[in-house]
Amino acid sequence: MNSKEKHTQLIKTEAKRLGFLSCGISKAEFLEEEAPRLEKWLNNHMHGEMQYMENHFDKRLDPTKLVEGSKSVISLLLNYYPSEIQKEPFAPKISKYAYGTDYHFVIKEKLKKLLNFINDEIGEVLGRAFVDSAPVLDKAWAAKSGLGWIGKHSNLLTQQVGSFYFIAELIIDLELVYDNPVTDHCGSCTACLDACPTQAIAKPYVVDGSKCISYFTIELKNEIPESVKGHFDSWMFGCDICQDVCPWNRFSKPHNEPLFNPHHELLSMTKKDWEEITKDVFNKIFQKSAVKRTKFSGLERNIKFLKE
Ligand code: B12
Ligand code: SF4
Ligand code: SF4
Repeated sequence: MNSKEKHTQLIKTEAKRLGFLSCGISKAEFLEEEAPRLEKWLNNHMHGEMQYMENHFDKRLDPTKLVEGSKSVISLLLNYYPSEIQKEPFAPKISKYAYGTDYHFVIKEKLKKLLNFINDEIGEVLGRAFVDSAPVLDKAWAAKSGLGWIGKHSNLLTQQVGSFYFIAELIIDLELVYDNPVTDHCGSCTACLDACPTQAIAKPYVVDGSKCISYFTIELKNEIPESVKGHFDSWMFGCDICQDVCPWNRFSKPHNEPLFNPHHELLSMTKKDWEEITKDVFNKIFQKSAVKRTKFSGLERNIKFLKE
């Protein structure tokens, strides 16, 4: 085994030990195939009011422009599939990814540990850790590194565990052994396209972000347009529909990250509880949660939108 192979194996073994579902590695280089797709997506205004998607076009497509001297993109998946979901059938719904502690905090800690491990066990490397926090095309890198394929709903998925996981990266200046992409297993299935209540999946593999319930309930700062009233199927924060109907998610397995467990009251709150939620209860239930992104006023707006 040469040193590149040894380093690669050490990193992948440590990633598993830290609780990541899987780890795949690609050469840090310009994402040629993605460039015209991202450009078209932006030109078609599929980012809606997510201004940040317009920034750093070149860096988003080329990690060597983001982290100078970088050689490798190490992609990591972290499972968030819960063992239990909201119990009340009429309660407004929260996406499973936001049940527990904000994933940015949880993953950043693990990435720091992995970077320290590399520095201690392999040698000093220059690198940065990313989790949804910078202009990086997370899904494209994970797919390139063989961690799954990008499905027709535009999320990364695998035959073994479906798609309920986060994607993060370490971009470092160490050469490693690179992985190959896996094949697409969507076949003739159209379950996600058929189920999307706002027709946000414009065509297979392309999601119009500006029409997605996740965008309306989390990203949109203004009022939610009347035109989508009655189409949210009770989702008040994010939306899991296209993933819930995906046949590969029958193979999702519960996570084992205690920090992702919800506050004990969250799963049993009734429709009435949500409609009467106060700022104090919000702060208690969502103490360190990603739901804080929409703030109390945002969640209130979403609940009101479902009610009217
Ligand atoms: C902006 C954003 C959103 C926007 C826009 C969604 C989108 N599809 O882009 C909104 C707010 C709607 C959103 C919603 C959600 N998001 Co989001 N989001 C992002 C973010 C910040 C950037 C994504 C991006 O670059 N979009 C730009 C467009 C151009 O990229 P794209 O959709 O991936 O488009 C690609 C494909 O269309 C493909 N393509 C185009 N044509 C063709 C043709 C063929 C044949 C093929 C194969 C591919 C292909 O090429 C494009 C470029 O790579 C990432 C984090 C990150 N930094 O990457 C998280 C991220 C994608 N989101 C994530 C999650 C979990 C969600 C939600 C599930 C949350 C929820 N439950 O509410 C939903 C899912 C909605 C959906 N079906 O996509 C995870 C996905 C994990 C996974 N398993 O894939 C990410 C990676 C965050 C993370 N780090 O974990 N999100
Ligand atoms: S998350 Fe919901 S609204 Fe967005 S594309 Fe999937 S099914 Fe459609
Ligand atoms: S629901 Fe079907 S088409 Fe959509 S991502 Fe899953 S397998 Fe692919």
